[in-house]
Amino acid sequence: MFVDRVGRLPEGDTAPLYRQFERLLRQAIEHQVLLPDEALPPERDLAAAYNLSRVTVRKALDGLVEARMLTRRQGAGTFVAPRVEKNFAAISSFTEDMLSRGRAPHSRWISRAEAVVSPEEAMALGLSPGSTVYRFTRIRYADGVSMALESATVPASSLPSPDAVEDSLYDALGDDRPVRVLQRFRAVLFTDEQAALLKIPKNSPGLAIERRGYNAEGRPVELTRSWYRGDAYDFVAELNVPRAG
Ligand code: 16G
Repeated sequence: MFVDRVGRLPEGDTAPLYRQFERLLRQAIEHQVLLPDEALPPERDLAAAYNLSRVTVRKALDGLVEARMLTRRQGAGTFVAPRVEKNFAAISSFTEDMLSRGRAPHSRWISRAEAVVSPEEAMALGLSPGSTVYRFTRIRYADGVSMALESATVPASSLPSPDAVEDSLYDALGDDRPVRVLQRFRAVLFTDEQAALLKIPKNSPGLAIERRGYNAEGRPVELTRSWYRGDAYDFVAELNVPRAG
């Protein structure tokens, strides 16, 4: 039963009923009680189950459709927003991926700082020990829903200062953005700390991706670790048979 899974409206809450219902559904989506592409019961059934008017139900759903957490399909009903398909055959930024799907990207900074290169970063970025790098750690959102955690390191020579990165690292890199990347993928379970930052259940599955990006001159400009939510993404790539010779 829907109510058993999603829960009831809190007692004694003085917020308008549509807001309470909207919040309840939002939490159920964020905590994966309701899954991507899942159909919601018809409005009249929701109204009956929660003892709300249909106007109230509709208003709550409207808010979540506006926030792109739900989508309405003509004649079929209301669905939890589908997973994002990320094309792995092209180099794109998180911001570009989201904008191209009509979703609003947004990030929360965890840190943005100048640092001395670590031995591992020095190897990956081809820098001498003691060089300065900029490190960026962000939680990345689409339409207010957490999608990924990302930690990037770039050589200090690629940017005027760490503050040059506002919404998009690749925008800030400009002509220095990667045109060739090497990537490594690994299936992971999010740690408790990561799950708390993304506000998802502990031990949720994810995909850890390490990207090493090279600019047009072949110079390394990015070492980034991304942890994408496994329930939010499908990774797609077109592969071809290598041409002989
Ligand atoms: C993507 C890249 C990441 C890059 C970021 C830049 C993958 C697996 N990772 O998340 O390496 O740093 O985009 O995004 O695609 P931004 O320009 O929106 O900051």
